[in-house]
Amino acid sequence: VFDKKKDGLIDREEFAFCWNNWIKKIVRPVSVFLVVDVQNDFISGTLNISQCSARQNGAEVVEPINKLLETVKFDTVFYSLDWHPSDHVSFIDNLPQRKVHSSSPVSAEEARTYDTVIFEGPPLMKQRLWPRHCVQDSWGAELHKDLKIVDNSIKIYKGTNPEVDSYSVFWDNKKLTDTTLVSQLQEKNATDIYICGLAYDVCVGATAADALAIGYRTILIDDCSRGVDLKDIEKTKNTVTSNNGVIVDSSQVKAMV
Ligand code: VGL
Ligand code: ZN
Repeated sequence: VFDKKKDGLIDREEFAFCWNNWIKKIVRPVSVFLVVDVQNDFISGTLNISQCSARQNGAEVVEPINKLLETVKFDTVFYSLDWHPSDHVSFIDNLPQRKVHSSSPVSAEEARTYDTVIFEGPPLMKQRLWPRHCVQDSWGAELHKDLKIVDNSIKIYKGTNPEVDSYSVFWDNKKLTDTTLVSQLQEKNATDIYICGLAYDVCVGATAADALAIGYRTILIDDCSRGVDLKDIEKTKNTVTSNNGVIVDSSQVKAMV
């Protein structure tokens, strides 16, 4: 692209490529704030992360997230919601409705909450089992009452297919279906995605990994996220930084946008 022509300039086509793929990203950044799953069930309901091994308090993300919403001029704000039908595959109490494969690390009889089973295919499917949570239209699926909802923000619902779980806000765990986030980010020419919320090592991590894979400049806001397991939180951070993502404290965000 940078080879010099006779006159020392790049041609029209080459310039268009540079502009679209590189220069525009720098001179016209479009920033998006994605608040992941700050819902009652993860904070004080059935999948209360304070009862998980990391013993973190999900409610603590609300205040720093609100402060960012009040002080930083993001181009668009998205709120994702885990939004499961009652017969969802991830609920441990729905286990009897499905067939666990013989290669599963635990049988249907032995399986307990937080275990991973393999469901019969085709194709075989690995699935971590969770307590019933974020059932569509229930109190547990509502966003925390103190979370600020800004004007013109967009809600993204995921995990709505009873047979497939969805940790990433981009698409389900089998990559069968995109959420509307994918097309809305394209439409807005988003370049930078600031991600935080619950749970750090599950949906926040999966979403950040996908954002990086697509090629977005991805910023994970550490103090606005809480998780399930300390080792998995460390793994999430390593995945983000090793893929050129950035992990920041919320106090650093205002200067970046
Ligand atoms: C989540 C477990 C199950 C999350 C969703 O939002 O991180 N975790 N479903
Ligand atoms: Zn879920």
